[in-house]
Amino acid sequence: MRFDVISLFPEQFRILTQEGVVARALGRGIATLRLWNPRDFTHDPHRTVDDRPYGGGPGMVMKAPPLHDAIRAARVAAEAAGCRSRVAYLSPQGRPLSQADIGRIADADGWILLAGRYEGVDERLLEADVDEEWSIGDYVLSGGELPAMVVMDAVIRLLPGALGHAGSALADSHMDGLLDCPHYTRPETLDDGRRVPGVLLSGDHAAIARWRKRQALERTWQRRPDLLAGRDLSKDEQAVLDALEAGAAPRDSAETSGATVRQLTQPPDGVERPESSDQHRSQD
Ligand code: 4FV
Repeated sequence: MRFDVISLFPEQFRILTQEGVVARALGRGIATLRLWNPRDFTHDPHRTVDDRPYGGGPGMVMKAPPLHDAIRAARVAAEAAGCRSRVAYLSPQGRPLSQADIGRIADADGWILLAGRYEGVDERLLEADVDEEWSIGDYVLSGGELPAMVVMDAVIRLLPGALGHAGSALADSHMDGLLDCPHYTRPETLDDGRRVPGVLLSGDHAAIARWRKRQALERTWQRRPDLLAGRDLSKDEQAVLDALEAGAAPRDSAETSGATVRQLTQPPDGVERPESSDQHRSQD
């Protein structure tokens, strides 16, 4: 996977090359990163990349010409490396990215990521040179660099060989459209006496898988019911949700999030329910 990034602050991307999954993947050539600074595509003594907005108003807007030339240079370099890259602009006006989107992005062989600054970019540049616009969330950052790194991290960890064991990416939350199940590790019993749910110590992998799926469903139902909308539910999933809907457990609402206690009357698969299942703090 080839990434070309257009940014006024290329040094910010150094963090990606220092440690962790992404640095290792870049080091192994599983992914490549090339940085392009629009300032290098200016021709005036002040190397001007932004200007005041037509129509007035606060802030500055990034000029189209330096960005157009930087994107063209990145496209030519990618093609020279045999990579037909599409151009994506990171902005709050973009399509909110989901794990499914990340999977689709990871299937391509290259992307040119445009990281904006200031109030944004001249619209004519977006019309002419940008194929897709992506948002990492409904909030405003000071630049597109962090969103570009977020996308690169989410994509690169899906690439074959990037993670220690491929299995873990597949087991991730959101991978199957559900939130992740709770995780536990040693010690088996904490000083305050709280124990790991018994099923996880049972060695009964089928029961463990059922328990984890049920936890993921229940959490999704409680915290992100929007993720269940439009999901074609299996018979088992429907049974779990029917039990929940039948008032077995309160849905997380603003004032309860993070401190939910759930006591399902009759856990369907006889799996022992942890006393007060997972205080969500870890997740939130
Ligand atoms: C953003 C986001 C984001 C907006 C103005 C950069 C900033 C500045 N990008 N998802 N949320 N971008 O806030 O992708 O130019």
